[in-house]
Amino acid sequence: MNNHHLELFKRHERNPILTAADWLYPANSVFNPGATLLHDGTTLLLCRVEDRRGLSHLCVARSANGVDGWDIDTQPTLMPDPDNFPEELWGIEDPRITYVPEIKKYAVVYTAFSSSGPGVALALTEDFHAFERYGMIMAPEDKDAALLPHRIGGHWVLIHRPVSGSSAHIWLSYSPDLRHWGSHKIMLAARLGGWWDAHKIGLASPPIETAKGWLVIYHGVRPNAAGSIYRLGLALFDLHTPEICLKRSDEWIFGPEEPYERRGDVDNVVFPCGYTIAADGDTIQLYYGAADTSIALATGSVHAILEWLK
Ligand code: BMA
Repeated sequence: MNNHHLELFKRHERNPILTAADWLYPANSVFNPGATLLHDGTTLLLCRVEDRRGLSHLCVARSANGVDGWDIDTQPTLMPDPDNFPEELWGIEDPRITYVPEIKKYAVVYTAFSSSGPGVALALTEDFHAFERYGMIMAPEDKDAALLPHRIGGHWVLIHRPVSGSSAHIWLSYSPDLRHWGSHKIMLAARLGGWWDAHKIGLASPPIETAKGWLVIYHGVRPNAAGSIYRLGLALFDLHTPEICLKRSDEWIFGPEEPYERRGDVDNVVFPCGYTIAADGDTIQLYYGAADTSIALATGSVHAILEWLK
């Protein structure tokens, strides 16, 4: 590509790193994975798997280097459970993982596709085998959510994306117990008019806590005559009052370019739900769904991104 802008995220040469062909049971597509680094350094991806009914569940893939040698669960790891959680009727999607030191558990925040539309659900796990479901914590229509890793001012903080009319902005809400949410605030508003991030935006991967603030990668959805283009932008938020935006990129910093991002079940989509930070404390490995069909990896530097955002 003859792009004269700075390349903040570099695609891995082995992209896409995971496809449905790698799965050990029948699947239509694998995409939009949550990610975390386990305490032993293993990269864990919690992948969205769409089956051949069109419904999604979640499945774990583990790798020592986060690139290849994936050890994929032989069965779905977390299936929708509509008998006990009717809001999961049409599947569970787009998990975002946050390790929460206070409770020594991983919080998995995902989209529950209910008969009333998509809402935000929460489950806690210690091992990605057993999950404790909290059910739907944000009613439809709401998605693109993640928990911050620790309380702020004594309260848990959830970032999410409710839809109201023709606009969809990023909000955050506070809770004393992870179940009851309030003090809702707009965190980042979609722009208007011809902008790449006009009208509809959403959180991409969970925020990255840096000395300068919460670094947020978000997606913007640009409709056009042929469909939509999902691209990524950057914003930085105050560490103590995360609804205060300190910086925001004007331009998108990553968008569909490669064939596996351009063509698939949904064309022109790059959709990260997770990242890991390497042992150097700086290198971000961003895992993203490509065209709702496969999983790809791009690498960046927290330091370089913060410098660019200045
Ligand atoms: C969004 C989400 C994502 C999906 C994207 C493109 O609304 O549903 O899961 O990747 O659309 O289809």
